[in-house]
Amino acid sequence: MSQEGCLFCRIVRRQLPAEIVAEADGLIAVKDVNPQAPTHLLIIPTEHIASLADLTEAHTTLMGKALQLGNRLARQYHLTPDGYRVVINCGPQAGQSVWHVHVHLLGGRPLQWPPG
Ligand code: DGP
Repeated sequence: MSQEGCLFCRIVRRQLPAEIVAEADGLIAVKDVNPQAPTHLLIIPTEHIASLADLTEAHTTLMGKALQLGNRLARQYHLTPDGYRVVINCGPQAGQSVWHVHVHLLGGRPLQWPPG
């Protein structure tokens, strides 16, 4: 189910422009509009789920597929073998700004740890 005013639901419905790089299994992957690394993609379930904390048992396969899609895109974008990072920000203190769960895939430069 999609939510009317949600930014990522609107991208899923093609009501907002986005560079879509993959679409499969209830997921789309788009280029982040404000990239923090040479490759910065967002893997977004087409179903509206507000945050990581709202996932249920029913989303286990979906989120597993999100990670598999991340791996596939990492290969496609030549992020292996150097490495890459997947991140899900959950809640305001973690910096979540779009309330529709999404996986960041970042790579193409050395990434610092711990993140800020
Ligand atoms: P987060 O802070 O974890 O909720 O990440 C939200 C990301 O979404 C952030 O990296 C910027 C990105 N973003 C925000 N608005 C848009 C948009 O309209 N299009 C795309 N492609 N990305 C967006």
